[in-house]
Amino acid sequence: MEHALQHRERVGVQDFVLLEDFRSEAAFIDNLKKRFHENIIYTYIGNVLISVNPYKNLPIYTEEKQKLYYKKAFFEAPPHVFAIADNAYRSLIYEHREQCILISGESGSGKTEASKKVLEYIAARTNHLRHVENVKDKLLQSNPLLEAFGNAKTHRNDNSSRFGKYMDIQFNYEGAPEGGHILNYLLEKSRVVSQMSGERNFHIFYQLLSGGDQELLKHLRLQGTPEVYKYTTDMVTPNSQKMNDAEQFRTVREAMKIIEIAENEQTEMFEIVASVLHLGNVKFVQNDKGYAEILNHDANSGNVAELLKLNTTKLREALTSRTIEARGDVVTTPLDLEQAKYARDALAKALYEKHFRWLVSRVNSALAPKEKDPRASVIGILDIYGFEIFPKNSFEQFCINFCNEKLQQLFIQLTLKSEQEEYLREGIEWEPVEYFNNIIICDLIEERHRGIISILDDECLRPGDATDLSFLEKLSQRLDGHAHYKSHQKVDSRTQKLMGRDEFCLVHYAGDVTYNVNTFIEKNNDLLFRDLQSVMASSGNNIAGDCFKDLNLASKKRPETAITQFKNSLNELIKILSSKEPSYIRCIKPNDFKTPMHFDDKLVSHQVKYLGLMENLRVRRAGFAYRRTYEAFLERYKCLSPDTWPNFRGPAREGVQKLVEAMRYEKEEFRMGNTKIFIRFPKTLFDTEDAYQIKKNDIATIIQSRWRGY
Ligand code: AD9
Ligand code: MG
Repeated sequence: MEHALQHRERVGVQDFVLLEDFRSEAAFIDNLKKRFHENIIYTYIGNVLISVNPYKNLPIYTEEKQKLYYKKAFFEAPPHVFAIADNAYRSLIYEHREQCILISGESGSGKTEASKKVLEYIAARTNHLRHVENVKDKLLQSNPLLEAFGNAKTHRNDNSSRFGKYMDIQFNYEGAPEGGHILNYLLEKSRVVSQMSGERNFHIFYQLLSGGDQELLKHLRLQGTPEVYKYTTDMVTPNSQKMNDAEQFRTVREAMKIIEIAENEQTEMFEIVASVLHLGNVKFVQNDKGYAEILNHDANSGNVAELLKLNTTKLREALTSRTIEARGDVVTTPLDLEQAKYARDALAKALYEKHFRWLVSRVNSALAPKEKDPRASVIGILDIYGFEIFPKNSFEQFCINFCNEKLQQLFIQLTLKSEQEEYLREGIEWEPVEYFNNIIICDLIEERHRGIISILDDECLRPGDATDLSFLEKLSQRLDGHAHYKSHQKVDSRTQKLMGRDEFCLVHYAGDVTYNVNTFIEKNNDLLFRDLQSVMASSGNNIAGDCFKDLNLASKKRPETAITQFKNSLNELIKILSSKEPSYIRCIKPNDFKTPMHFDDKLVSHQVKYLGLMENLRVRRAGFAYRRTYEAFLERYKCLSPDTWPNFRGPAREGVQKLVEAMRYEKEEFRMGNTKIFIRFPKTLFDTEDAYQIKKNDIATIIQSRWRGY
C-alpha cells in the first residue's frame, strides 16, 4: 500500500489552500503539473475550481462518477466540475439563492466543455424528478446547434466558440429544470468573409457542403466542395475532416428536430447559409466609367436572389450603387470596385450575424417554459472568451479584453472586496491582503465623455473626415499621462519595440496589450448601406426578411455603435451576475499543440498570472472558508449540545459559544464575529455537519418511535 505521504508527493494537494508554500508560483505550478501527469485535471482554491485541459478523454464523467457527487460537500470527493454543479444546485434548491457559474480561461482551455459537463450533470441529477417533457433534451441539444453556427476551427482550438454565451437554466419549485434562456455576445462576424490561413469559417458551411443530401444541395444550388467558394476556400479540407463534417451535419439536423425547428424553417435557414456562400462568389467588373458592375449572366447573384426570393435586378443595383439623402434630395451614386466588394462582404456578414441572432431567439422560444412560473429560480452559466493578447490586436480584442476587465471587476467585488469588507463589518481581526483593483482600467475604457469608448463614438459620429488615425490622435491628446494608457511614442514593454504610428497600448490587469487602430472606425460604425437593408427587408425568405425588417429604415436617428451596444449588453450581464451567488471555474490550457500529457510551464505560468490565481489563493488562505449567522448556526446544530437542545434561552451568540465548546473547536479554527461565526477550515464545518446528521437520525428514530406509541 502506498503511504499517504508518498501519495501526496505523487498527486499533490487537492486544494491549493493546503499547499505549504502557498506564496510561491513555482510550487503552485508544480502541484498542477504533478496532478496533470497523473490525469488529475481538477484542483481547488477553496471553492474556485481550477481545470487543466487534458486533451484526451478521461473516464471521469461516467454515471458512476456523477453519483459520487450527489449531495456531497467539497472535501468529501475529489475536486470535480460535478462538485461545482452539485453545490450550485443545492444552494439554489435548499437555500434559495440564485446561482451563476462563471467559466473563464483562454481559447482552448476547456470552458465550453466544462459548461457542457455542468449541464449534463444537472440533467442527470434531476432525473428522479417529475420533469417537463423534453426540456432537458432541448437544453442539451441547443449546444450542437449553436456550435455549428457559432464555432469554428482556429489555430488555438478546433472547436472554438466565436461568440460569448450566457445561459440560464430555469428550475421549478421542486428543482426540476423547466426551461432556459440564452444571451449571446459579439459573434465574430468578420470570420464569414475571411479567415487567417489555416483557420476555417463557421462549421455549418462545411457541414452543409459535406453532409447535405443531393436534393437539398441541388435546391440550394450548391455543388462541389468548400474550395469552390471564396469564403471557405482558404483551407483545403482533408477527407477525414469531410466525413466528420458530414457526421456533424446529421447531429445538427437531429438537434434542429429536438428544438422543434420545422422542416420548412430548416430549409430557409440553409437557404441563408447557401446565399452567403454564393454572395462570396459574386464578381464585379469595372465598366467603362470606372464603376463596379455585375454581369447579367452572373449566376451567383442570381442564386442569392432566387434563394432569398429577392428581385435580382434590385439586388445587383444595391450591390453596386448607393443612395444618399442630402438636404432632401435623393442621389444615387455608383460604387467603384473596392466599395462594391466592401458592400458585398458587409451584406454577407450582416446576413450571417442576423441569422445567428435569429437562431438564438428561436432556441430561446423553444426553451421558454410553457407557463409563467412565479416560483422559478435559475442557475446561470457563463462561457465567454478569455483575455486575448495576439501579435496583432484589433477592435475585436479590444472588446474581448474590455469584457474581461469587467468580469475581473465583478470577481473583485464579489470575492476579494466583499470578503474583506465583511471581516471589517464583523469586527474580525485579520490581515488585509493587497490586491490590484482594476476599476481604474474599466473607467479608462468606459467612463462617460472621457473614456476610450466615448472618444471612439465621438469620432465615429463626427461628420466629415474622421479616420482611425484621427481617433488615435484624440486618444493620445486626452489620455496621455494615464497610468494605464501608453501612446504610440512609447516602447511596448512586452516586445520592447517602439509601437507603430497606428498603435496604442493599454496596461490591462492581465498585462500590456498593443492595439492597432486600423478599422476601429469602420467596425464600430458597422454600416450596411441602406439600399442593401431595404432589399433584404423585402426578402420572401421569412427568416431573412424578419432579420432585416427590424431595422427602422425610416428613422433618421443613427443606430448605436457596435462598441456601445456591446458595453450596454455587458453592463446588463454584470447586473444579472451581481444578483447571483457565483462559483468559478478557471480553465488552463497546458500547451499550444492541442496534445495530451504535455505541460508547458511557461504557458501555464502566464495563465496563472492573468487569471489572478496567486492573489486568489492568498486571500483564501488569509480568510475563513465558511460563515453563518449565529441564529442559523444555532438552529441547525442545537441538537449537538445538551445546553442548547431542544431550545436555548438567551442570545444566539452565547448558544453558539456553548456549541463550539461542546464540539471542542480549537481556537484557530474559528472566530466569533458581531453577527456570525467564522470557520477557517472546511473540515471543521463538515465534521460538525456529520455529527449533526448522525444525531438527526437518532432524533428521527426517537420521534418516530414516540409517534408509533412505543
Ligand atoms: V474557445 O475560447 O471557445 O476557443 P474553450 O471553450 O475554452 O475555447 P473547449 O472547451 O472548446 O475550449 O476545449 C477545446 C478542446 O479541448 C475540446 O474540443 C476538447 O477536445 C478538449 N477538451 C477540453 N476540455 C476537455 C476535457 N475535460 N476532457 C477532454 C477536453 N478533452
Ligand atoms: Mg468555447
